[in-house]
Amino acid sequence: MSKAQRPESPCEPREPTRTGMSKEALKQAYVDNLFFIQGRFREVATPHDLYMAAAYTARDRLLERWVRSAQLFKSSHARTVCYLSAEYLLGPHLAKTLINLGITQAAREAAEELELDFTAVLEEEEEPGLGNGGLGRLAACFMDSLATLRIPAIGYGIRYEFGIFDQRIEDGWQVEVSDNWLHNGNPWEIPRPKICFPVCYGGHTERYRDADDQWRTRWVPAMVIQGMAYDTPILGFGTDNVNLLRLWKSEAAESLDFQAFNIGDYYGAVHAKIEAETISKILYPNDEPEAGKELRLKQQYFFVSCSIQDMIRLHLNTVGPIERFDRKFVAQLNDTHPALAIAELMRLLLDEHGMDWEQAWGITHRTFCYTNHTLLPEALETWPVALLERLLPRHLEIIYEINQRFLDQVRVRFFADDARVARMSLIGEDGERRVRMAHLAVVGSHQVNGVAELHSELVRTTILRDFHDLWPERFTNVTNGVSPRRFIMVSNPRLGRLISEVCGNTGWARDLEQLRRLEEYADDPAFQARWREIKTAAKRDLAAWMAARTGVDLDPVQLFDVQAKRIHEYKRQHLNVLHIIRTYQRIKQDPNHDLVPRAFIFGGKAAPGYFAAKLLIKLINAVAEVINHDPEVNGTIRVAFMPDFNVKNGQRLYPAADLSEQISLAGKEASGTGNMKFSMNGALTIGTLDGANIEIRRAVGEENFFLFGMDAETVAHRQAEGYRPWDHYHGDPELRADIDLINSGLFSHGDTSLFRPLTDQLVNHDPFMVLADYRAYLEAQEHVSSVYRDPARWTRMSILNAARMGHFSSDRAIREYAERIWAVEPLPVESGAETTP
Ligand code: Z15
Repeated sequence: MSKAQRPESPCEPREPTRTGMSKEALKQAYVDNLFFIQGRFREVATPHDLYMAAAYTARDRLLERWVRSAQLFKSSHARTVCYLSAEYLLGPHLAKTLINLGITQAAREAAEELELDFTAVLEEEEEPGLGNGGLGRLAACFMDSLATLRIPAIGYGIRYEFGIFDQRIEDGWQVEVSDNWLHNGNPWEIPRPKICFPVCYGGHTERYRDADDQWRTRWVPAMVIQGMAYDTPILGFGTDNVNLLRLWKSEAAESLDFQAFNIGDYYGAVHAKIEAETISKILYPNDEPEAGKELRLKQQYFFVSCSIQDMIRLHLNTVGPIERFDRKFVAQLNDTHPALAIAELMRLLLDEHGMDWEQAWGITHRTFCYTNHTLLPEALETWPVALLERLLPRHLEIIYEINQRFLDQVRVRFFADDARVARMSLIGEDGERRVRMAHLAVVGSHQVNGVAELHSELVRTTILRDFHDLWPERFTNVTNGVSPRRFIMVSNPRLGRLISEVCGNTGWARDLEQLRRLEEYADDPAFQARWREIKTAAKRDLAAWMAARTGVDLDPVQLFDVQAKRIHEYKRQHLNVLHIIRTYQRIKQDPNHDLVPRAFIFGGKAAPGYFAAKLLIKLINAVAEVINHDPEVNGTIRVAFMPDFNVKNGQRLYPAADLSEQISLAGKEASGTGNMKFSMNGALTIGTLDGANIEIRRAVGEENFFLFGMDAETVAHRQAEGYRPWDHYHGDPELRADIDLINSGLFSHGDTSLFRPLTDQLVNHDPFMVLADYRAYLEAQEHVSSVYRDPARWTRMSILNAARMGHFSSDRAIREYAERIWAVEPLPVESGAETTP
């Protein structure tokens, strides 16, 4: 690299080795990065150095496109989507970035010529686990699709220093290990020390007269910290559009005032620093809100306040004026976690920008949209009024005022309906007074959506029914989707190549309806053979990984039956276990019983404080221990638990699955997105009429889906008339024998009490009606086995499943949001002449 040639401005044509896309340019760039950034040469480089050099090589190419995107977005004044989410589960960046740049092949060849193990370099990356499960992963898929569709967008969130814990399995139990993902440095983020905002907590409010003699309110906080931006560029597939993921890290405020305040109190100053840094320290490892956790509320307000302040700054820097804020931005609330943004924007407009209430409310209401992700009562967020009063006194006042004006509207519309007013209030008055965040989100937004048809219908008719009566036009559905780049191209490159062959190029990855072209090969024996080879190869890869990690040997001739998702009672992993135990008992009763060999594979984390879920993990592993070592079973069935299910490990699982378990109690799973990932990779689904399963079944065809169990309506009826699990236990001898076998101590070295909490709950309460669906589930599983015996039939169904999944691309979901909810349009970034591959 000759310095003389280096261009002055980042937008001028530059030396090709820094951003060139050819194999030669990549090789040169890689060697340079290894030396100039890692300070290493090949002979002494660690695997981590080799990865970092590759990451920087990809990153340089990202940044070049990012600068062009940022310049265009700034000059065009384009309407921008701000996605507000407490979680982002991005998965590894490197492989995805290479694919989106279109240089995977060139990079692989460059690596070969440098005598590097390309796969090993990719494997070295530790993923940022800044989320728990579906909601966080959805945010990541949406960021991927926004960039791919060339829609200007910013994702706002928290840069947790510790993400979701790493899961180890010890003696069958889950053990949580802290996730120190930043320890080795994060090459994908760029710190922005100048993009910093103060965030205040506590104190009180005061009334005063402003220069125009108007009464105004001022918040006098007790504590101020600051948030600093860390930016991660998000490139779209086959475009030069790069969007921004802006995550906030909390730190002590560095203003002079603050230092003066601490003069003579060195200990106090350091203590304040620690307090400030604690806010973005750790992700709450729970898919549900943790009751009244003050730090969690601080986190929510922290990222929301930084994000809204940043949006206002960006707006005033470009188009302005503040009165037109809602034309520049639309903000999507990913669940209620960021709902305080509504009160924060109101506060800034009223108190800082001197706006009157009506105008501020109009802007706020036109800015926000809210996505609901759950109906589970325990997952609906509420915050004690007393806590808000102490931490965010001004926001509580604003919420009270929003509520008063809102309830006046309700009283006009529904005269003398006090019960309705109490139900709809933003403040719950039963017991300790609490703010209902979903109500705040609905009142402060102009659109509210659920994440699958059934879910959106249940939102309208159950939890938000009163709101739907008042504002029916506000409610809509956008069924979730997943990124085909991440979940086919990156996860299952063999399948990706076959699809590209059928479609003629990789265009299907941004136009997933093209998968339909697979349909005509569904019965073609040669194509079927290739399809099976791809599945078998993925199964072999998974088996090798599992053998090395768990010691369990899986055989690719077995049917790989997979349930991978957070461990939760409503998802009913125990129903799956009961089927395994039934199969085991059948083998024991008749060792010659002609059975389809199966590998039962589980993956998923349990919230550390969720005892029932942790006991379920122990049960799965205990059952595995017995079955895998029983000589009479002789390997016909195997049970395995994949430790540390995350995006990276999920990528090993989806391609290898023959059967996808989507067996939640109908009405409980809002959508599910794993169901889509499996099906896209040619797994058949055994599932209930829940969440997006219903739409998947309709898309792939009823005959290509193993349906069982009660529908949501039947569930509601049965629960209303009084469900008695006990009757099932006593009425079904096989069910009883399965539960009794758990209680016998067979799976717990003779300890008959270990699993009692689990079996007692099932027999006496069974809130998720496992026993009611048990028989139907076994029958559906019989059907699965009989179809699997006919490879041509199974393969046909598998091909048709993948072929008909086009609708479940997150690109389709984002297109719906863009057209029906956000009113935003694509803004293509011109491809830089020299970077076209
Ligand atoms: C979460 O991952 C989901 C819902 C929640 O309320 C929380 Cl706190 C976390 C999941 C749903 O359970 C799942 O059905 C859905 O597919 C996913 O969000 C994305 O919408």
